[in-house]
Amino acid sequence: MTPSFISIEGGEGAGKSTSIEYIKGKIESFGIECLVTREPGGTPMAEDIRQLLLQHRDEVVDPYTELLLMFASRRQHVENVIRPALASGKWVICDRFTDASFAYQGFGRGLDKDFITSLKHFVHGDLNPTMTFLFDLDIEIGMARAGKRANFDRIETEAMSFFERVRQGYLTQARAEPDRYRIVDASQSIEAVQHQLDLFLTPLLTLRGLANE
Ligand code: Z5A
Repeated sequence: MTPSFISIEGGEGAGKSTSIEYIKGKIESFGIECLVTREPGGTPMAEDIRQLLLQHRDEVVDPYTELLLMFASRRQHVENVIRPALASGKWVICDRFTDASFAYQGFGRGLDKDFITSLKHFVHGDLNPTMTFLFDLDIEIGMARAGKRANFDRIETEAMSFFERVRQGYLTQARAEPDRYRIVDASQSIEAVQHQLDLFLTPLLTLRGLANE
């Protein structure tokens, strides 16, 4: 299947944001228009919800409140940005999508995965990424990379055990859907990571070009 909806997943500091423009450039070099977006966020209202989610608070944030806000922002993003872009023939590259809700809220916080699945069906129905790059990295290396930034947001201040569950949650999802997932060894240099992305993308883009000739 043509991978027109690509999601990028992984833990903190794994290099998703660093590589996303590279992926866009690679796809555009084959003459395909591409939209880069992110979650939570991607529309003005969804970005407001992102702020609500990530800012530090004095009150306890109930994990289901967090989950529902993730999906509220996603619904807004899917309806106003992702579906229209795909319908206009663009490819969409999304920095995190619903797999993040399974990894962080499901595996990380221990919320009911059947409930998350029902939200997924309600919020985006048959729209799912056709290809997902999982940037896999030892969490201590990721934290050290992310730690070079000035501020940690609310979720980034969780315990290491939380992030280890998130990492294992992503790997569990990748093993369950090997056709959709491409696991990137994010411990390598930026150039080596880009080389891995090339190895995944070039054959697909070349085949697509041949199919369109
Ligand atoms: N979240 C959730 O809980 N549930 C959901 O459903 C969704 C999200 C959708 C915000 O996500 C938070 O929302 C996130 C999950 C949660 N929470 N946490 N914690 P985000 O994607 O905006 O935030 P993030 O994951 O924290 O992004 P990040 O830390 O910026 O990671 P990154 O984009 O993968 O990393 P980067 O910015 O590209 O790179 C980090 C640094 O490493 C930077 O200085 C780079 O220059 C450097 N870097 C990158 N690659 C390399 C290599 N290969 N070698 C050496 N250094 C490198």
